[in-house]
Amino acid sequence: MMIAGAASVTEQVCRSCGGSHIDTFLKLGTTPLADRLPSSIDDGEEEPVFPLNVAFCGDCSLVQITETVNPRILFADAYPYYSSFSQALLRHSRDNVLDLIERRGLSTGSFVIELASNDGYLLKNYVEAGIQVLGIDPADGPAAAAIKVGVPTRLTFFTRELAESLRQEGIRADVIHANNVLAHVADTNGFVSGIARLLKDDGVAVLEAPYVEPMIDHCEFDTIYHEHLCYFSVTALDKLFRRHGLYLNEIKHLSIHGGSIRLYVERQERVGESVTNQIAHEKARGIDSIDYYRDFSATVDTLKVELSALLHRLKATGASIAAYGAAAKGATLINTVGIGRDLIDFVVDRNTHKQGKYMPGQKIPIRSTEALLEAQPDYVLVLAWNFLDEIMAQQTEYRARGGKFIVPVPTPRIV
Ligand code: DWN
Ligand code: ZN
Repeated sequence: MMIAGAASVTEQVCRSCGGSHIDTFLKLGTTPLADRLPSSIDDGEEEPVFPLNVAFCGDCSLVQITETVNPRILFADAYPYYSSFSQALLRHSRDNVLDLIERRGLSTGSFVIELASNDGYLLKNYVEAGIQVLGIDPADGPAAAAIKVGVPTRLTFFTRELAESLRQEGIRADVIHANNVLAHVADTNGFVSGIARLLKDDGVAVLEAPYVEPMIDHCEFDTIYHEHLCYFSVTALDKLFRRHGLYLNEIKHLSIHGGSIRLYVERQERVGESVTNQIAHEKARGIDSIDYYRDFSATVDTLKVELSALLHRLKATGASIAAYGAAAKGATLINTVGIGRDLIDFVVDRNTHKQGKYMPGQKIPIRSTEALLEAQPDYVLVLAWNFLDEIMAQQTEYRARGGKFIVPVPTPRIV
């Protein structure tokens, strides 16, 4: 994991347990970075590409990519992802906060920290309830947006060292949130040990992460990109936390992002049935062994061929096609399937920080969502398929005029 000045390193051992039984089961070639959006079609600069290979650790069962791109390149500068552009995510986060305030009896004396607090989408709910918060995030744009809505935020990466220095300032947390960030961290063990240092003795860390089972079962291979270093099973997570004196005591299944799990992690060991049952389920399905992952590469290849054939077929009939969602996962999809400007005229996205830019690699222009009604393309490929319901609900007019959506996973279909 030595990265300092290098653009990327290829890991030789497991990022979690350090074991050397690493078995690569999917190769997606080399792809550009999913959240580095070019500002022009030809800015004279070659976009850097990095290998995207996925492996299984035979020692601790962790699924992971083997290339680690320097986090400063990935996250620090002009990171365009802002959580608050999805109403579903805002509702989901608010419900989580209200539930925790009640379950843990949080009040004005409590202290809540969020790692990767982005634009303050979650912590603002605590601020509203008069509870003290601190956000930590390395991305300057989202962090500035958080501060603007009243969420105190430190512009930095969360590390073991940062946890130590916060402790020295007298800061410890009743609740630590970390949503969709554990998989992004190059120093997985440093991050978890930092949580252990910062959590009060009776505190709880509440983390969310995409779950590996739906990723494999529903062929959500586009959620694989360089920001996502790990694809977690409960088996692998349980081992990771125990290594740092923490216990994964409870999990909840969530539908967000194509199927995620919420983890409740504490210092006291009181592992509940939700965890023991899930570990047993993973054993029964073989999720803790390489066999479960062996067919994935062939399934991904089939999806790629079918999607490409569908788009070419539609195009051959003279249909026009746009796409919805300049999502990071969209970058993987279009670059691994080879969907370029010959097939897709433009991509729409509500995120104003993405509009006017171009999709990585394929350089498809990104416009505001109004462009759908202006151009009324015959079909829209939904790159942000994880928010399909929200998007369909917004686009009733486009659909009423005859527009149709193409959903790429688990198998391409028109709706
Ligand atoms: O882990 C990560 C996840 C949680 O978020 C990151 N590494 C980056 C990001 O991944 P993504 O870009 O694939 O995430 P989303 O949230 O699935 O992206 C959806 C895109 O679609 C965003 O650019 C926002 C946009 N959107 C929209 O234009 N209209 C989303 C909704 C719900 C909408 O109604
Ligand atoms: Zn391992």
